[in-house]
Amino acid sequence: MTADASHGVDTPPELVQLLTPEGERVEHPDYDIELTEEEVRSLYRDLVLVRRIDLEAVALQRQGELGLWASLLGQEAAQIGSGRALTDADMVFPTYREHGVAWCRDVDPVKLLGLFRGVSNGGWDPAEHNFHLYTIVIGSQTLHAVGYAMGLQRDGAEAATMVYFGDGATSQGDVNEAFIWASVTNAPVVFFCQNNQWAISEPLERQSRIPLYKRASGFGFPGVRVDGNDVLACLAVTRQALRNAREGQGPTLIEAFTYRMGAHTTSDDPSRYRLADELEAWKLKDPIERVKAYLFKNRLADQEFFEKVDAEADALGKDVRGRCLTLPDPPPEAIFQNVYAGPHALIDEEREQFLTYLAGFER
Ligand SMILES: Cc1ncc(C[n+]2csc(CCOP(=O)(O)OP(=O)(O)O)c2C)c(N)n1
Ligand SMILES: [Mg+2]
Repeated sequence: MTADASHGVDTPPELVQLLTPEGERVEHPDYDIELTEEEVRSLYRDLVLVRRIDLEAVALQRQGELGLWASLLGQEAAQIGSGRALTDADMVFPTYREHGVAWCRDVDPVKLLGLFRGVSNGGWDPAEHNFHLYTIVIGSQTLHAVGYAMGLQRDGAEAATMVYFGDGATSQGDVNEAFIWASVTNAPVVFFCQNNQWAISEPLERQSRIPLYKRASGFGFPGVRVDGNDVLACLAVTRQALRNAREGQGPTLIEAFTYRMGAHTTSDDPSRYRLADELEAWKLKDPIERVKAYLFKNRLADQEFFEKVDAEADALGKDVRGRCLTLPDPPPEAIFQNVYAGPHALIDEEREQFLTYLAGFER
């Protein structure tokens, strides 16, 4: 099979789906999920709130308040579905776009913004949230994740590691090396690939001639393709893969088939390399609209509920914006903090030199 050049506009047949774009609940022979009405409403709320955080961040960048932002628009279901499948003990290694997963790990959104505002050298304490720092070096975090998973395995921990990366990252050597290590050590790791059809301006067909999930079989572990715009399917498939990993059944590659509805980052202009009708076709598969349609049609939520969530999103947007604008600049010497876990003579010396240098200026 060759990759199609329509960038996923036509739904591929092998996709695990539990909720159609029209909001119809469908069955799948291998995956199902029992959720209470309250749980589905809660997933909807997550989706709306993270989209709102993202929207606010894009606006803040446009107003010169952030240096850059990588939008998750369109990928909310992939991130919330997989993120809500995690337990507290699981460890996550994100890229730079996982704002929805950060939300599920209770990372304050303002900490994400601080990173892109250039006022923090990392953002949050990975150990506090079991959520590693954002990684910009494409694919490198897959190796960190497999190493961490091998550690969990040796500790006999009842936990797994999940690592996020993009379709473009699958072409990196690091990712392929991580697949090999995970496979031969049977490491408890879930590889969560958000195939958003684009790696900046490079389309999927320039990365692979076969569907990405099929690559896993060549490395010796299962691969599954899930509708990345279906929060229920993402939750079901990821839960299963994490459970398998924790129970000693080794790694899984999940390809969440989705679409980057915005630009690669705020520095990018996608109208230079892709057609608007592609985006229009994907808008019909919006991850939030289908949950809304499902809740509404099945009378699991009323107008009042949707209005309440919208009001909550407005308040959150306002709060995030306000706190972002008042983030303090770090002292210049902060760059020397956290280089090593403990004190280090050379770092101390460099800090002293730097402070002496700064003292030579009038402040
Ligand atoms: C090792 C490395 N090579 C190149 C880059 C530049 N770069 C930044 S993002 C990106 C594309 C990544 O695409 P994908 O993996 O599909 O993730 P997406 O941005 O679509 O989420 C590239 C090539 C980088 N950051 N690191
Ligand atoms: Mg991509």
